[in-house]
Amino acid sequence: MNLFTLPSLLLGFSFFSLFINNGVVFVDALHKIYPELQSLQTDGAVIKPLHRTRFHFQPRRHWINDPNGPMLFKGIYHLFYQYNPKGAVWGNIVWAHSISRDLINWKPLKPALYPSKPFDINGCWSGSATILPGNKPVILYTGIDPQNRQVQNYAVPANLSDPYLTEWIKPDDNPIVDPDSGVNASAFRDPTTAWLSDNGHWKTIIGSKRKKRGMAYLYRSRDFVKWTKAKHPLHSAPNTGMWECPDFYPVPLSGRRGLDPSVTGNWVKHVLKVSLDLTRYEYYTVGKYYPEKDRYVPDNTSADGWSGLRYDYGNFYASKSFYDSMKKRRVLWGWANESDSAQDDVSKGWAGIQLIPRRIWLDPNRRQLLQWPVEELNKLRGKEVVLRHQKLLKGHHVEVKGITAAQADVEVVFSFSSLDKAEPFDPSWVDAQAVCDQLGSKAQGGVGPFGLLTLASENLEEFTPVFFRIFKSHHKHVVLLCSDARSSSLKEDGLYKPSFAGFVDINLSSKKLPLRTLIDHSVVESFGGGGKTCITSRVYPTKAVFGDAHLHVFNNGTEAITVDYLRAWSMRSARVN
Ligand code: DQQ
Repeated sequence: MNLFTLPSLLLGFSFFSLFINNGVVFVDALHKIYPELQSLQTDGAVIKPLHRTRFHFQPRRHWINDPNGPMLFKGIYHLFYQYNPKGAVWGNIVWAHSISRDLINWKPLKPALYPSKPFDINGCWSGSATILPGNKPVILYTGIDPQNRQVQNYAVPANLSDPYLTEWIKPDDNPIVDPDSGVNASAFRDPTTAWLSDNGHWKTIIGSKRKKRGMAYLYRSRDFVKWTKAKHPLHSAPNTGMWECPDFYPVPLSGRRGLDPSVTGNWVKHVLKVSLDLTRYEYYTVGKYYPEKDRYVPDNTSADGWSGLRYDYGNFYASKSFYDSMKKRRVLWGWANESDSAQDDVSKGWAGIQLIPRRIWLDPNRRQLLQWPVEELNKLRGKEVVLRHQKLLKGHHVEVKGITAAQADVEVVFSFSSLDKAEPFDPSWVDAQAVCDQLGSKAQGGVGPFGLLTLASENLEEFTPVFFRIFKSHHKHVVLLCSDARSSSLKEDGLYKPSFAGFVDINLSSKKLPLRTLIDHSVVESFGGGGKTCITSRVYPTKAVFGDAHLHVFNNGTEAITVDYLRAWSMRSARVN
């Protein structure tokens, strides 16, 4: 049986759940739907440049969400993404398609997949790409069928000699997986990149839920067309709700190298990431995959639930990674939604960005991943300013002058001579965001708060601080990293301004803490502790815009802090779509 000969599977039947709250419609707790705003063609309208990003990925206009099927094919990177071609709110979803040679500059192509067949007539939702032997890419994606059931489909390139993969074919034997009687047809989506096991079976997982239990259903296939559900899910976890956009891949125990998804062995661990629809946050675990049993077991150092590890403790969702065989690395894409209102988005004419792709690998401590912007981003670095050995006493802040502070890349290493002044850590502080909310950047601490004031207006009416604060616990120190949007804008209406935060699992024996922050008009994307803890905030300053934005380093702790060195670059704009 080849990819084109399997007859259509029988269709089952179930309903898509829609409910209405304050005039806003939700699809089974998925994206908010604004029916009246969904199809406002604004092609001729002016797209508001204020707050548009200049080196993050955005289409020219309209709504985007999840990155889909990232891959490398014949030296060209492909990124597909969920896109509404008719407006700046979610709806009418197609797979938009862009290509790049460096992951930073992108050229748009026409949409690769759009609703056209019974098996996806109500939407082409998220999915992944798998490169089959012979360098043949295949897309697995979720289609919404006429009964609004979520079914799984495949698509293949029309012409493998076209490196741009412009045309895609959706064979008529789709869907290749439809929800069986035990599966909730409105919660069954987002197939992963498939991996190949030694016995010649392809495997993929599909996100779902059973009652409140998050599920990663496992399917096997010999030919990539006829898929059979395994008796057991690859993994599941109680009380986590719908698992969207699962991702599952191996990482070597040491080194920064990425691996093909089919690699197994004692020298690798596996990572399972899920996007939790209930919280709109993701978590991941590091663990062991048993290919014979097709079970994944998280390590006991990885919490398997709400309190688990996150790629990013801020605005980062529906992420997807891929193996870049050219540079032997694993690259992660995440989507950042807007934090303004749907009405703001309609008047801007655009909504949503993809964050800078990140290289990911296992931390030498083997408990978590490390993440770092792909090296290609450095090509956009322009004018540089450097600070060295700058002492910051309590209450001091120093402006970093001479760069475009609204569009910048900043790398800084802070050091301190002693941790004696670290404040006691309250063991009830399990929620980093609540701690950041309570303590903030302005009130005095012991060791910290110290860090960067990004997107600051001249008189500091607006600023987004990204900062550390160090506490003393029983046997160790606890490091908190915050990216606090509460003072980011004088505008109040319709803005979500959370004090995002995460703890940083770092050894402080060197008495140094590194931080890298990418600032791009309405996004502040930070990598604390060398990529151990990452936080993204979306912010909408009214004064700290373009040439009126400023950057400072600050310390509000009683312990003096030294900026060992700081390098900040004006960033050039990327050619994005
Ligand atoms: N977005 C897609 C779904 C996915 C969700 C629909 C995650 O496939 O579960 O646009 O943001």
